[in-house]
This record gives sequence, structure tokens and C-alpha cells, in this order.
Amino acid sequence: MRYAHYVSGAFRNDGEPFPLIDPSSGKRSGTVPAASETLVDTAVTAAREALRGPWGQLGTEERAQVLHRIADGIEARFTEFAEAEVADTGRPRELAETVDVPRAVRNFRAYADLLHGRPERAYTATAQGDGSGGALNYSVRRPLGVVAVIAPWNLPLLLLSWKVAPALAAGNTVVAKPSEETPGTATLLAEVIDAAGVPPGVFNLVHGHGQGGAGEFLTCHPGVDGIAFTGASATGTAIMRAAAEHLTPVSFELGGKNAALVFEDADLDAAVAGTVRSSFTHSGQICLCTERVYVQRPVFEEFVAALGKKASELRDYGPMISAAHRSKVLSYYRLAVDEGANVVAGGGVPAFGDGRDSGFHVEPTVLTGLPQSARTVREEIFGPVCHVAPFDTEEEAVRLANDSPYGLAATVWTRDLSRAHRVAPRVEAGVVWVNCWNLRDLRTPFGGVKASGIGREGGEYSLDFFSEPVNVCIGI
Ligand code: NAD
Ligand code: 6OD
Repeated sequence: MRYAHYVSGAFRNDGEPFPLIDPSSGKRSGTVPAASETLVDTAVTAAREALRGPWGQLGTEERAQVLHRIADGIEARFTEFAEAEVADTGRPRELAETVDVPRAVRNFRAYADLLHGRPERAYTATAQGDGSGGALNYSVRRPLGVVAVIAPWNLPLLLLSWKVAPALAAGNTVVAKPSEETPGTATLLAEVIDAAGVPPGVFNLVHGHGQGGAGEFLTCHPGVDGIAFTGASATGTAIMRAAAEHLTPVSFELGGKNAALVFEDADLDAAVAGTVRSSFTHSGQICLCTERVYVQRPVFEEFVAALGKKASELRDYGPMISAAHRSKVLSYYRLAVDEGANVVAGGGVPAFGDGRDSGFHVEPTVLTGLPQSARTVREEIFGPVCHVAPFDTEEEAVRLANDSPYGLAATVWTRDLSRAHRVAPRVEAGVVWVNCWNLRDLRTPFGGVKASGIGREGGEYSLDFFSEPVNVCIGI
């Protein structure tokens, strides 16, 4: 697998190399070049120049065609992308083939489709009655300019393309930095963008670490006009400090400690199956995963027994991204016991008896018995683990769900439609799923409240972030 920077239309691998570890085997799988501050500056300069070139002259229809060509390019190399996603993250191949690669294609096509027929000008009002004879107002959207895209390791291709597609759709140029843990699909994406005939400098890719590395060089750069970041809330704080220096606008998708509310009238089999998915998909390393489950008391015992059984039957799951992340997750498993938890399922390291035993796997884990104040219940663990607690009333369920510094996603399981409509808007989260989880329409607003994010992405929301409206007022 080749890991290269892509700057001003050229692939290069200069910079101090750092080792890449395969999370499935724990073994070294390659080396990645770390971009220097000078290379990041070259990338930002190239992106600035590209804004003044032919890219800046394209209309929306032409940009839509470019996005479709990128989507075609991903489809043409589908197997390579799936293999690179598995190599990057260790996730089951089936997930890469059914979720990540198709979603990257969808990300580009969705924004191409949004551009089709999008009016280049929005007429707003004819002002009259102020004694001036009135005016015709219209607004045009101008790209932000040079946009920095910083992505995490957990869904590397999905989340990188989720920001690159709308940034390009809105006419910006991009300098992207994937996570240092997952450089593979990002490099492939650069190859596809290059082959799609995107002019040099419009899309640039730099590899490296965050703090003290390419991420920090990029977010501190005065030539960056906007920062779209997905990652941990603490990193969001560091990036916001850097952005404050130049008053750079930010869009942040951050951490979560997502709640599921299971009411006694729910289809319990569906709620259990849904919670297995929402807590354990990708071994819990999705920001939308459920780590807190609240179950109405009459069905609490039945729910816990069924969830624990299904969790302990899981076999085909991927590893934690790194040894360090596995240590963190296992330290929470120990903390939970110290805090007084009952371990209903899991709680340790699996023994598969095959090649996976040298990888960074941890067991899917179900806990009960902790108070709401326990650190295990309050802090994001980002592993395959959930704590299940009982509640009595609807009011209490909403209060427990909202008792968190985070507010990214929530799931409500109920057959009572009125209850669903009552509860969903009261839950402090950017998205509330009812009787489902992670169903995505890419036009809907996506983001978090409280420590889970700033702003919304998705559809027009992303295009709004990645552009500035300019009002033109013509006096009559
Ligand atoms: P992270 O914050 O450690 O790293 C994310 C990216 O930021 C990486 O590319 C990293 O190199 C870079 N980075 C780190 N420090 C930086 C700095 N000081 N300046 C500039 N860049 C810096 O996150 P992670 O561990 O890769 O991902 C897991 C976290 O991301 C979890 O907290 C998860 O909840 C969150 N996440 C949120 C969403 C969402 O949509 N809300 C989606 C995925 C992941
Ligand atoms: O589905 C999406 O658009 C999205 N941004 C998902 C984020 C998942 C977090 O890990």
C-alpha cells in the first residue's frame, strides 16, 4: 500500500516517516511520511492559487460533473478501497463493502445532485417604502476559499469524503489531513481525484499527526479560510483555540455518550437487536454508538438478559484501532468494576484461538448497576460497551438522557407514536432515531449539541458552512 502526500497535483513522500501498525494483527504494516510545516504551507499556497485558476470559474453544473467523476473513480476501484479500509481499521470486510465504500460514493453523488438545478442566485426582496424608490436584492454564494478538512480514524473514508465532497461542491479548494492511524483510503481518494482531472491544487492531502504535526500546522495556518473537523471534543477545544487566532470559521463533529431509551411498550426484540447494532457495530468505534441504555423497569430484567446473551454470542467483530486505544477501553472495563458495576457480558479480551489473538480486540461488554454519577456512565469510552439502567417514568427517561455533557445522538424505542413525538424533541441531541439507528438521509442536518459539536453538516447545511452569502442590492 502506498501512502503519499498529494500537493499541487503531485504525489510525494517527503517528511519524517512514522510506522503504521495493523490493528488486526498488532504488526507493523508500513511507514507513512509526516508532512513538515513547510509542506503544509506549500499545500495551502497551492490551494490558494488554485482558487484563482480554472476551478474558480466553474459553474455548479460543471462542479457536479467533477463530483460524479470522483464517485465513478471510487466505484471503479471499489475492491482496492474496501481492502484499504480493512487494512486501515481492521473492520470486517463486509462493513467496508456495504457501508464505507458505498457511502463515500454516495457522499460525492449526493452533493453533485444537490448542485443540479441549484439557482446560482437567490432573489430575496424588493425593498420599498423607504423613500429611496426601492431596490432589488439578490444573494450569491461565494466559496469560503481554502478549507482544511481534518478527519479521524474511526470511519476514515466515510468521514473524509463527507467533508471533501461538499467543500468541493461549494467551489472551495481543500487541504485534507486524515488520521495518522488511517492513511490508506485517503491516499487512494487523492489518486481518484487526480485521475478525475481535478486541477492541481484544488485538492491536497497531507499526512501526519495532530498536535505538533500536520494537523496543528494546518489549523494554525493564516491562509486557511475554514476548518471542518471531526474528532474528539478535547481536540475540538485545541483547534478552536488555533482558529481563534485568525477568526477562522469552524464546523465541528465531536464526541458523544449516546443514550437509548427503551419504553415498556417497545417491540423488545427489535430494541434488543437495535441496541446490539447501536452499541457494538465497528466495536463501538462510531461516534453515534450507544453507551448508555435506559430501560423502563417492567422490562428491564428481560432486556438485560437478552442483550447480554446476544453480546456474548458476537464473534465477527474488529479490533480497537490501536494498542493505546485498547488500553484505554480496558481501563474503563476495570474502572467500571471498581465503581461497582455488574458485568453482564464481556469485560475482557477475547480468545479467538486464531490469528486475531495478536490484534487489539476487546469483548463486547454489557454493564449494569452503576449510578448516573459514575465516570463509566459519563465519559466517552469509544469501545463496544454499554451500561444499562432502569427508569420509571417518561420524565425521568428524558432527564437521564439529557444528564450528560454530550449531545450527539439518541435512540427511542416505543410503539406509542404520541410518546415518540413527545420525547424526541426533548432529548438534547443533534439526531434522535425512533425505532431505528443510524438511518441516514444525507440531506438532513447532522451534528451535535453541547460538547458534541458546533454547527450542522449534511445537504444544504454543509453547503451553507462551506460558502458565504453575498447580498447584492441594486438601487432602483
Ligand atoms: P482525534 O481528535 O484524536 O483526532 C482526529 C483528527 O484530528 C486526527 O486527524 C488527528 O491527527 C487530528 N488532531 C489531533 N490533535 C490535533 C490538533 N491539536 N490540531 C489539529 N489536528 C489535530 O480523534 P480520533 O481519536 O481520531 O477519533 C475519535 C473521536 O472522534 C471520538 O471522540 C469520536 O466520538 C469522535 N468522532 C466524532 C464524530 C461526529 O460525527 N461527531 C465522528 C467520528 C468521530
Ligand atoms: O453518517 C454521517 O454522515 C456521519 N457523519 C457519521 C459519523 C459517524 C461517527 O463516527
